[in-house]
Amino acid sequence: MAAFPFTIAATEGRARTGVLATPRGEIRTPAFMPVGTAGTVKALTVEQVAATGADIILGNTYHLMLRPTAERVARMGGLHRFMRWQKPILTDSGGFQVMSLSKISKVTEEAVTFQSHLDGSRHVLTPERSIEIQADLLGSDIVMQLDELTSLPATEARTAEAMRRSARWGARSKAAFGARDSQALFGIQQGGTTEHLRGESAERLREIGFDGYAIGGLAVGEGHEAMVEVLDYAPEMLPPERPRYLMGVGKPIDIVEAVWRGVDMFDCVLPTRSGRHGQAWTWDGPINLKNARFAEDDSPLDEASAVSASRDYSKAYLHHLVKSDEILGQVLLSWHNIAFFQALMAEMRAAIAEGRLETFRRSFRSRALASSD
Ligand code: PRF
Repeated sequence: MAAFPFTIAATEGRARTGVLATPRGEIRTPAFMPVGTAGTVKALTVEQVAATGADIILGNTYHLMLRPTAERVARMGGLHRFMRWQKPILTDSGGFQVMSLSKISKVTEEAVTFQSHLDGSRHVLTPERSIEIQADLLGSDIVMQLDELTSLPATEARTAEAMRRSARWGARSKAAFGARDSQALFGIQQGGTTEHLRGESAERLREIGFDGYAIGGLAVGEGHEAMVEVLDYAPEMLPPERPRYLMGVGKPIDIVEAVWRGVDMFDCVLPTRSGRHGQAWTWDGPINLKNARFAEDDSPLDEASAVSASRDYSKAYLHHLVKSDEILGQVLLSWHNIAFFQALMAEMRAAIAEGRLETFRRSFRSRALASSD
């Protein structure tokens, strides 16, 4: 019996909408998880994040184990209490962040060893230690297995090796996690852009048996077209009755294409990171508030939005804040962007329920691609 009932309420083609029920609340799918790497969704209070309609946020093993340390978070009552977010939290396992952030890393069958990007100190992460940090110390609701991935392009032999090691680490993660009913463990499919490796990976993960299945190793530089090609087959290789999570994706257009192909969950730093750099996501694509054409534009970013950042502030004012490097500009644009991503997911959930996702996707693409920024 898998933890966390997953109920699919409606489908359209391969797309699904439903609810993943956790003890800390329901996650409406397709879902977008704002990234709260270091125990904060950057620039936002948890009240602001909640007001966007987010059902779940993401935290990172890599950052929290280095600072303030997982043990300290545990002594402070766990990550939910520490950061005052009482809804579900999914934590990433650390492998991907080690690869992308740490100074030096070395991967063996036993563990990944790396030097902190903060102070150069040496750390070891095994599949078992990653589970302990996420499940026992941080108290995460959805725990990710430790995986290994290759940056693209990689040879097929290297991609296969990392995929098989990830599967072995998946089995070790499952053994360390054991059986729990108030926390879930997700496996991670690897295999790059090679179909038979994705198939072998899915097969190995199914044999182990997870509460949910992630698609890893994409959005690592292969480009939108190559990623969509993989999404034409990868989600369907994973058990249909469990949630599918595409890690680290992406732009709204990537998310729409992935939902169309059967993906249920997403996370990405894009809305917060681009918000801190003056970019706002809209139904007409991204715009940059630094642009002089907004200097005297009295209209809000989205008058229909549930949050004041999008609804009540003029583009002219946001332009001024961004140009003046005011902190409030970063806050409001991060808040707006997270609200926009949540509105996009809500729109897709409604569209699937009403059988009009294909129409939505077509008009979304033509509007987003016609934009000028
Ligand atoms: N594995 C893990 N975390 C991730 C990824 C992955 O492949 C990606 C790839 N886009 C983002 N975050 N563990």
